[in-house]
Amino acid sequence: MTPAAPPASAPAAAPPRRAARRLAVLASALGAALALGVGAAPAALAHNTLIDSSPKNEAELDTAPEEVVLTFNADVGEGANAIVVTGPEGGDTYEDGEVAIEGAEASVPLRELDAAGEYTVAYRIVSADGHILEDDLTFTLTEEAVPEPSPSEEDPAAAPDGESADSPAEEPSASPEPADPLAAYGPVGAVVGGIAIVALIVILLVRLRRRPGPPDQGGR
Ligand SMILES: [Cu+2]
Repeated sequence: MTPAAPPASAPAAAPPRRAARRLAVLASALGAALALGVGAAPAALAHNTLIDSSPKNEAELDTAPEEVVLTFNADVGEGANAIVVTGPEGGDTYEDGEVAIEGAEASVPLRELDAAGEYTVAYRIVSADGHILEDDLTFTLTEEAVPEPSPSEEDPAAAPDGESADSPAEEPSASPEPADPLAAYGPVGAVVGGIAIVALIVILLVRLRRRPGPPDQGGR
């Protein structure tokens, strides 16, 4: 009987060592794979991405939307979620109620959009990775999409009918010309006549004085 170690022990031990090496190789491969996986994981857990919306970004609408719906690639977390809609004229915002979260959708109802032009939908949502995602999109309302302006804003109607007082009244006609043209010469005629009469009298007097002249001057 030889005290040699059982030859079977060596071969028996070999497989476990090989197995261990294989395991090590496998482990390192797994490790590499895990490392790659870890490298890829942040992409899957990054900020949510907006994948759809209603209205769509840069849409031109003939009908005003009654709500805004944002659809993300991953569930939206609970927390500080907000959607703010501002109009073309600034001022008041148009959201009318709380932001509702349902899975990967965030929505908010809108009050009546009353102006044509570009609206901005600014949103802030809690991403699946726990971070906050902030961004915005726009849409445009055409004139067709907004209510008609109220009558008070329309052009004023034709001038009110209160101008009759200013309409030219019957113009007082000029005094009629004197019907008798001779009347205009009346005074002149009288003067002329008077002068003629005076002249006639003077002539008569002169002649009368000359005739009896000689007897009054008989002294020479
Ligand atoms: Cu993040």
